[in-house]
Amino acid sequence: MDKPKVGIIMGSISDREVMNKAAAVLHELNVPHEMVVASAHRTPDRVREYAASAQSRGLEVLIAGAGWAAHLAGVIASLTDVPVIAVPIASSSLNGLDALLSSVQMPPGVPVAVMAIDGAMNAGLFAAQILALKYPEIQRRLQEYRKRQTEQILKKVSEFEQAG
Ligand code: RP5
Repeated sequence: MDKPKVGIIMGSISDREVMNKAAAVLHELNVPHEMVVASAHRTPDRVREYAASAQSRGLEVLIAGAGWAAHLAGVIASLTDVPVIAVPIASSSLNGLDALLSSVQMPPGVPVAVMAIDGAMNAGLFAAQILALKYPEIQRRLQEYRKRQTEQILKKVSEFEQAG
């Protein structure tokens, strides 16, 4: 595989089940990516090193997934010019509402794009869309992906309507 263009960072190994969905769709679209675990509050030096070196390592989009009072995406965004997509994870007793609000309520000046709670698949798609502005082959694969998606839905709808 080529050098990773998308970095997927998660606050804990326990976030992997959700964040694997970002990796899966990037894999399907043949977008080179990598996954790392780094916590803004438990391993801050690791987060700093990863974010600060992201651009020079060739990463063009970062996806940050974290639960509870999630500050991972914002911290990463403060350390790099690479666009950051946040995935709030439903790992707390508040079912991700805490992570959603912590991610989406970034104060003015350092933005992050925020997906739905546990919306890692869309994070992967959104990362690919950003890259598609620069790489025509990713744009083409995204268009094929959407076409397949529409065809699959129409097939299911048709089966449903015929059965009814
Ligand atoms: C957050 O705390 C992580 O992103 C994870 O969603 C949550 C729980 O982490 P663990 O206690 O399972 O490591 O920082």
